[in-house]
Amino acid sequence: MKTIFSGIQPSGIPTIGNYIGAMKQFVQLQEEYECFFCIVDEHAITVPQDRIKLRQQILQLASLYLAVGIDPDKATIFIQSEVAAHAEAAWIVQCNTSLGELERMTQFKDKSQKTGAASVSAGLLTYPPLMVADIILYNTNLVPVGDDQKQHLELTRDFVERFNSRYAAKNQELLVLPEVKIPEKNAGGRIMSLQDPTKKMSKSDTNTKGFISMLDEPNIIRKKIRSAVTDSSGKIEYDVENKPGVSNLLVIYSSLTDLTIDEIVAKYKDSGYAEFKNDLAEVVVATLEPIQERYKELLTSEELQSILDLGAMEAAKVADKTLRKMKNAVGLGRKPRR
Ligand code: ATP
Ligand code: LTN
Repeated sequence: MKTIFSGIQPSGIPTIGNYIGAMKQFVQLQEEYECFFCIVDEHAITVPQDRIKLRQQILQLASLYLAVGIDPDKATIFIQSEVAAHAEAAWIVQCNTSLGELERMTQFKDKSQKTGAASVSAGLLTYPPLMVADIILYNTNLVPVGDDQKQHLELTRDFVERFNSRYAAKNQELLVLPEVKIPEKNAGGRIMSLQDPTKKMSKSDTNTKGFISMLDEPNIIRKKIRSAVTDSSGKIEYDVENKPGVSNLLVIYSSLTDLTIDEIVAKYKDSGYAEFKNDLAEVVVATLEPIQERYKELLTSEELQSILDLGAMEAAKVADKTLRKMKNAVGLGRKPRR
C-alpha cells in the first residue's frame, strides 16, 4: 500500500479553505492509502503564538480531523512535537539545503515582508526543511495539499534527489521521492478570502470576515457570506480574472455539493447575488453542522487523548527507522545503527 502524509498547522481554527483544499481529500484517501495526518505544532511556532491558545488549537484541530471523518483505525493522527524525529531530521535536512533555496520560498517572502526580514524568526526561514523532514520520515509517496504548498513540495523533491545522490550506497533506496496531489483551482485547491478575493483564505487572517472557520455558528456563516465582496454586474458567472469574488463563491458551492460550476451558473442564471449567497450559506451550514456536533463530543473525550497517544507511538516507530537511516548515511554518531 502506498503512503500519504499531510499536515495542518494549529495556528488558528481551520477554515473552509483548509477543509476543501486539504481535509476533504484526506477522508477519501484513507480508503486507499496508508495515511499519516499530522498536527504540525512545530510549524505553528515559526510565528508568535499564545501558549494557552496554541494548546487549545492543537486539540481543536485533532478533534476536527476526527469529526470530518478521518478514521483512526485507518489513518494515524498525531502531534508533530510528540515525535522527536521530526526536529532531529529537520536539522539534517537544513544542513543539506542552501540558504538561497530557502530565501526563494514565496511563503517566506510573503510572511517576512509583513514584519520585515530582520525581525522574523529564523524558524520561518527553515520552515520548509521541517516540512521536508515530516514528509520523508514516513517514506511518503503522495502529499495531498492546497495549491499554496506547491513550491514546498518542489523543494522536498529536489532535496530527496540531492540527498540520495550524495549519500545512498549503490543500489540502495535511501529516501522515497514523493509526489504532490493538489485539487485544481476550480475544484478548491485555492479558496480565496471573502473580503479580498485576490488573496488566499487563511486561518490566521486578522480580518475574521475574510474566512469561514469550521467552527463558526450558522448565523455568523450567513453574515460572512452575505458580506462577501463581489462586483457590481449582478451576474453569476465564472470568470476568475474579472469576477474573482463570485468565482470564488462558485468554487466553494461546487466543492461542497455534487454540482459542477456550470450547473450552478445555469441554476442561478435568472437570480441575483442575494439569492445565490443565501443558498450558498445554507450549503456551508449544512456541511459544517454535523461536523461541529461530532467535534463537540470529541474535544473533551478520553477517546481523543488515547487516539493521539497511540498515533504518536505508531508514527515514531516509522519515523525513527528513517531517521536512523539518515544518520547512518551522513555519518553521525560512533557507528552505523540498525
Ligand atoms: P496560516 O494562515 O496559519 O498560514 P493556513 O490557513 O494557510 O494557515 P495551513 O495550516 O498552512 O493553513 O494549511 C493546511 C492545508 O490547507 C494545506 O494543505 C494548505 O495547502 C491547505 N490550504 C490552506 N489554505 C487554503 C485555501 N485557501 N484553499 C485551499 N487549500 C488551503
Ligand atoms: N506547510 C504546510 C503544513 C505542513 C505540511 C507538512 C503539509 C507542514 N508539514 C507536510 C504537507 C506535508 C502548510 O502551511 N500548509
